[in-house]
Amino acid sequence: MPLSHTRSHLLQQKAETIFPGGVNSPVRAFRSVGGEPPFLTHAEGAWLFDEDGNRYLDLFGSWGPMILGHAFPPVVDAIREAAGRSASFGASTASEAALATLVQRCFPSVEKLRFVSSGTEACMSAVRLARGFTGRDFIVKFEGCYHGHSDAMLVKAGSGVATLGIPGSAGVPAETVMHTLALPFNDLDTVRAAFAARPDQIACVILEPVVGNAGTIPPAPGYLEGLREITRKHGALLILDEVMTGFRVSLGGAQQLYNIRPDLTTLGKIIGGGLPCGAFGGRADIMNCLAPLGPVYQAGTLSGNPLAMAAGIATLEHLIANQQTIYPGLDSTTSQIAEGVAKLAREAGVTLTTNQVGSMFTWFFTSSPVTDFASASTSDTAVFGRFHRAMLEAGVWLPPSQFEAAFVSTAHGREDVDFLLSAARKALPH
Ligand code: KE4
Repeated sequence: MPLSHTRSHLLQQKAETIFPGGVNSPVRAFRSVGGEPPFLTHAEGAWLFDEDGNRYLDLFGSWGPMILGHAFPPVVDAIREAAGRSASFGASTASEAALATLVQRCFPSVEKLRFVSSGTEACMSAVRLARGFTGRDFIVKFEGCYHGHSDAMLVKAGSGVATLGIPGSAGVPAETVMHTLALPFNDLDTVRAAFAARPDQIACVILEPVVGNAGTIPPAPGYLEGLREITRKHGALLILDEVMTGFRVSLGGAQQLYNIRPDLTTLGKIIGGGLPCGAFGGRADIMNCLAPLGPVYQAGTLSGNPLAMAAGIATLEHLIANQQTIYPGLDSTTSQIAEGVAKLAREAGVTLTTNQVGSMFTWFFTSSPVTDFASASTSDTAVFGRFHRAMLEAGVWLPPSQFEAAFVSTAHGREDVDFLLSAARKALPH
């Protein structure tokens, strides 16, 4: 019996008269998987509930923040308590240093930091800071990595070689991205070539240390160490964008997992426990270049917002106090899901490549190993779209794009894994 989506359909029709595509962020529109997105009324633990009374097992976790599941009581209580003391002051509070101290316990490389309201702001600010600190203009990013939607980051990468930025979005003047070099991920030779071609001109290398925005792609052995060595040799800053991987792939993110010390780190998603919050931080000598101490300007009305601080504190306190059980548990549950469906696919004669790091993973509908955006792009996105729709109708909400990571939370249990596997048996193409 197909699910009813009557109310969601009417709400989508109304939304499309107000919001471009009916959404406030493009990927929510289901354009790459087809169909209309259900409208949610609430969520609890690992489950989402829509306007038509349907429920779905959540495998995208608000794109990463909801690692403790939805409506986690300590987080809800913290937000309620903070809200009663006003939602915003635009002035300093003790809660900012309280959350920052928890962040520094997890990320020792973050000697100083500043809060912002999104991952986009964190990455935009970190890149400006790197340029201001080094006095250099060029930046290196990698194809398939997403660092938010600030102009310099919206670059369509070249075909596997260093390429000067070609705007990946209308409205981005070529001059804005002429200093952005987009290189293939997991390829150190192209990075060495870029530095050889532009000695003393590259301010920073920014990357997702585990790519999530091309689907999940882990760093090749030695890759991160190679980037650290090259940037140090050339006086460029290494920026790890841990907006997605921070507190996710381990409590201390990818830099803990792979033992890499970057110059700057950007954070978001989990840091705010589901409320708008991001941060950037790292070496104090670099951070001290920020206004009001130094010449690099950066600001934000709601930076360090007391409700976001309260939600972040409740989230990180729980993760820190229970880290010995939480992260092995997340890894195990995620492996049961990722490998369980991969096994069913093999039995159904469906080719899948599965990449997993901790509690983020992606099923790529390709037979190739997926080590960069080019190989990820060999995936059959039409088959993924049909799989996504079939899983949704079976009560499992996957991220609506082949090029996104799926996320598991501490609220996902054995019975949820069994539910998902039975849904996959029905949804996999036969
Ligand atoms: P936000 O501005 O969306 O908070 O963060 C930008 C960002 C920066 N760095 C990384 C590694 C990110 O993953 C993101 C945001 N991720 C996307 C999807 N993976 C958010 C979802 C959306 O755009 O609606």
